[in-house]
Amino acid sequence: MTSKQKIEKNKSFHDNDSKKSTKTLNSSNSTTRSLGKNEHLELFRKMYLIRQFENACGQNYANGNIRGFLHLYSGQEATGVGSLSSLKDSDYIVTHYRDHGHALARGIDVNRSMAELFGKKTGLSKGKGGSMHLFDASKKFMGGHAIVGGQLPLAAGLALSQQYDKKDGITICFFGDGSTNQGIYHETLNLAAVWNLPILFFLENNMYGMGSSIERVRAGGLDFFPAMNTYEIPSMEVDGMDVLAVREATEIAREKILKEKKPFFIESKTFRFVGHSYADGQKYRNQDEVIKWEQKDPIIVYPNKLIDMKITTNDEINNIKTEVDNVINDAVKFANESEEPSLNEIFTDILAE
Ligand SMILES: Cc1ncc(C[n+]2csc(CCOP(=O)(O)OP(=O)(O)O)c2C)c(N)n1
Ligand SMILES: [Mg+2]
Repeated sequence: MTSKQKIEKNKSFHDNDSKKSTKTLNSSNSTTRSLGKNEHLELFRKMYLIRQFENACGQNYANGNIRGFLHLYSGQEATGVGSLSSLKDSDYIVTHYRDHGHALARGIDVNRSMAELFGKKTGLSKGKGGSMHLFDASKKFMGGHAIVGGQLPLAAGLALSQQYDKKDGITICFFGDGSTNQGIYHETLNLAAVWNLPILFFLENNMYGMGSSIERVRAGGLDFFPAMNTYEIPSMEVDGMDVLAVREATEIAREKILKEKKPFFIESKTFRFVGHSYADGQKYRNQDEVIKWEQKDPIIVYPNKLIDMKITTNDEINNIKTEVDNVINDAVKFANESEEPSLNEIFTDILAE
């Protein structure tokens, strides 16, 4: 039985009829077998691409090529890749400032993403957006947003446009646990439910907002998804370190949103292996906790599972790694060698002069 069948059988997503809370959606061996080899390898390739992109960003931040704030997605790759692999070209994506992983998972150009971080003319936004504002409208990737929770109403607006124009797609909105104490989070959930918007609220619960653990700052326990009953939004919890489980949860959610014409909420339990930003010494948490989560590192666990199940071989995995390492080296070279934007760019593409 696939996880999808299991979840339907147990009615284990949390909806308003059942009022039952779900068990975490994990992928089983049968789910793993239901995907083709190429699809598996592509999921791994994308996760590894993100990890290596982030490693390169860290190095280039340390040597001064990248300036401003830098928030790395390392550790959360299974969440970004699993969810976005279930979306279609017609779907909009809106996300928070920890956005490199989502951009690459969506298939946005690696060179232009790196050049954007370097502040170069060849960047996605001519170097004027930087790390927190990756954007590519041609892929319906509507940012990268630095204001915590600020992306939620924007996503609701996009979903409203899809509903109004009778378009087939959905809008996925990623946000962190830190944004759930913002008023706009509750306002958007309420409005989306009242207006039956085709939106997937996707919480990346990485257990921390800057130096604050959710244990310390959240009333109501460690789970966010049960609270969705208040808004009559069906919800589901998923193991955010398990790329196949996240992929399947998103597939279920997307289908339900389009069929039932109402929002859905996924809480993906995940972890950032690094500090909040590059400058964070992580004094607020114990390294044992980090080590515990590193045991679930999708870059290691997922290919090992594929090798154990004889879906791929060590050599094939190593070939992908070599290919991706070259892609990243080329992206850094491209960004380094690209021109700076000219000074008069300061006055273009802005809302007010
Ligand atoms: C409105 C607002 N308040 C405060 C900040 C400062 N700030 C930046 S990131 C952050 C924590 C966000 O945590 P979370 O949403 O869990 O995302 P994560 O960093 O864990 O991915 C805060 C408070 C901000 N950018 N915007
Ligand atoms: Mg967080």
